[in-house]
Amino acid sequence: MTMQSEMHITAESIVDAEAELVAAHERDFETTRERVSRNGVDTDAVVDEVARFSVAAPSWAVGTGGTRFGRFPIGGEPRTTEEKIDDVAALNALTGANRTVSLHIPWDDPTDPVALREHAAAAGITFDAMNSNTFQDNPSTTGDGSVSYKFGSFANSDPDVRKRALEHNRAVIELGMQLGATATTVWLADGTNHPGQANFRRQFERVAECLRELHESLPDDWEMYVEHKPYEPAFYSTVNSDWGSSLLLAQHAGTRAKCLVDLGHHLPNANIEQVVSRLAMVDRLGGFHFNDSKYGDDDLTVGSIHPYQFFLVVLELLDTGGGAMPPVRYMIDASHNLKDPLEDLLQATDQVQLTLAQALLVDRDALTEAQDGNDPARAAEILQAAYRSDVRPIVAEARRRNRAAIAPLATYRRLGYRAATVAARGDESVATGL
Ligand SMILES: [Mn+2]
Repeated sequence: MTMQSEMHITAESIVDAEAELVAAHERDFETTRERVSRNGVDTDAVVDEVARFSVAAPSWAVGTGGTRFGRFPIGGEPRTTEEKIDDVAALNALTGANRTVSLHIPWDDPTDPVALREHAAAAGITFDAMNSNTFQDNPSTTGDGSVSYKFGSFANSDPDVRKRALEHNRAVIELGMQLGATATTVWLADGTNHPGQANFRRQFERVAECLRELHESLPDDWEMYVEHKPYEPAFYSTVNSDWGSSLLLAQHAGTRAKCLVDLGHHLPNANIEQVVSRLAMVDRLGGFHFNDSKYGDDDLTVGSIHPYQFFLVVLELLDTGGGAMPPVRYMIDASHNLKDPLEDLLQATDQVQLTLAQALLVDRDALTEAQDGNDPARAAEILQAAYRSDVRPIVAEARRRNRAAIAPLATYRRLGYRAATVAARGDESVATGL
């Protein structure tokens, strides 16, 4: 069967494309159900929780990412924010698990937010946390060009720069309100490249004060997130460098300021699952960015380098949520210059769903018993029993119940979505972003 290239992926086109997969899937799912139920697991509850979960797609991840050395656009990339949302809608049709988009201002800067909101609503997509940008000089972030973020934004010694950075962050919130968003993420590049360049304490105090002022402008139903990162682009010191600094900043800013954990924003060998536990314990875990890291902030596909660490992180999230994913913000924060970016988002979402299903298989009562009984061998057996389980049929079933795809990547290719976007948008279109 040859399928026509389709710009709109629908539940019906997925069913048509996957007709031959259904019988084998149903057999696999029943076998899996039988296997995991032997360990007392309620398979339907696992399927329900995987089906309920959704992770935001960032608008900048539907285009190819740049590196310091070059960029290799693949053609058919979205030219406008509306087209980025069309790509997220196609992604969500296949996964059933990317129901929101996270915009980045000014890479996205809609002239008509009301029309954009309607465009998204018609595609079944709503708006997750907004992202401000005070790490680049741009007319819409620095105004008339009389200020520059070269030496920082909120940490800058010049009060005019700090004021301008606050104005940009407030404008991002106002735009978000028009779009129906209820959160904003502040990631700052502020730091230094040279020892002695700035005073650690004064920089930190300036950032803390700006964040407190920004918190005062938050609408009542909004939250704001501070995202730490140890280095890059600042290579000697970063102001919000680690979870401790991030927690101090959130606590100073106000009760609706929380910390966002990005899996790639830690020094090597950091115990990220423990960071999650600490922040959740004091009710300051606000959000999570999924990606993976080999050497630094590599923005590689989540679960592709350290899958067991990711499993342990999801276990901590489930611990926080009493056995379900807690209501914090989840986003895939990846950037790719080799894969078709939509194919990577399909794989990343699949990886999150698989890991969630594995973590849901953990016998939590038995684990608590092993922990309280000082039985590390038994605890390891319990974790491994879940982690080594093949949960692919469970995840496929969850997607199916959301009218999404049994096999998202194969079906994406079969439906010819990329060929359709190249035909519609041209083979030289390049999405905005780094
Ligand atoms: Mn991030």
